Amino acid sequence: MPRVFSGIQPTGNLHLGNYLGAIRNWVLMQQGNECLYCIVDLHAITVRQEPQALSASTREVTACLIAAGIDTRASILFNQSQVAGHAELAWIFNCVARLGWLNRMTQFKEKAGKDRENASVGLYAYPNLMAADILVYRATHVPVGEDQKQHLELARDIAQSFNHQYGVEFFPLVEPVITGPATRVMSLRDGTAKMSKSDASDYSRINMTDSPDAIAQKIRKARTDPHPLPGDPAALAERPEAANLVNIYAALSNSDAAAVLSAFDGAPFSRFKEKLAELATQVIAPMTGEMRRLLADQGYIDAVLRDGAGRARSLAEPILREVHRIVGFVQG
Ligand code: AQP
Repeated sequence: MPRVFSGIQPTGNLHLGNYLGAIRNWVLMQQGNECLYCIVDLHAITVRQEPQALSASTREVTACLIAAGIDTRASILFNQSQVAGHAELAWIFNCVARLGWLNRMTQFKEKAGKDRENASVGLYAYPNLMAADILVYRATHVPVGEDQKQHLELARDIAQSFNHQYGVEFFPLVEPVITGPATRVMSLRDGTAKMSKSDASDYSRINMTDSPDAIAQKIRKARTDPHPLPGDPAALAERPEAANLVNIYAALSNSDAAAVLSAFDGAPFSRFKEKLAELATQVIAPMTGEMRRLLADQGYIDAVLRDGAGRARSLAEPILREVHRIVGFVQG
């Protein structure tokens, strides 16, 4: 069975982009694959996190994933810091990856911004840890949103370089799985920026914990243009905000932009937004309810993570032993 790995940061404000771009595909990929889903808390601390908020967010993401349909018996759900092998392999990859490769990573440039000298070393080396997350299990398929494509290309370069340097065929070349009409959900305030947890404006995103009223209000206030909806997706090329809302509708209704536009050809945004808010609430509200129920039992959430981490460790240990042998570390 193909082995799938993917991760999500417990950095608060889990949003519709995370759900449509990643989580929903994680649920679907449970059919016919061996899946590991990881809450990447080591990645989260590459920027400053309040300890209590980090713990709360880790449990909240866990609850959201279970509520979305991750089956914790079939799949392995755990938080990264409980499996030390991720950090260990990341160190080895720090010694494989070249500075020049990391210098090209656009996410570092975006996140470090102008204050590059003050960014943490961890933020810079983030893609090496991400490569280790996947390869410590020799996973081959990684469902992600568009924004992670460059990091996965780096994971392939690292695997190839390790194999070449040590003359082995040990690490597989990972395949990104980027599917669906919403691989890059954009901000509700700016159709050219991606919907993001760290956007200062809460109106830029629909959070997985938003109430139906909040969802409706955010969609009503979402930026659009003065024209009615066209009948053909090609006419959305220069209308990023309209295209974003249509793609969100398509993803939430399991259809595509062409089908959505044929149903709303000529409709004003007021009508379309009303329908979109109903649809978004229909999909999100049951998950939010289930998340709340799960979060009331912290012991259960922690037990799920402990069990997942134990199973993840048993998969990683023999692979790490082999890595030690390949690299030449003496194993007493
Ligand atoms: N807007 C998005 N559209 C589609 N997919 C998205 N993902 C994130 N944003 C969108 C996908 O969600 C998964 C988990 O992402 P993450 O939490 O690990 O990291 P991120 O990409 O840094 O998320 P954010 O929301 O953009 O956080 P900040 O604001 O901290 O940068 C990934 O598969 C990602 O592709």
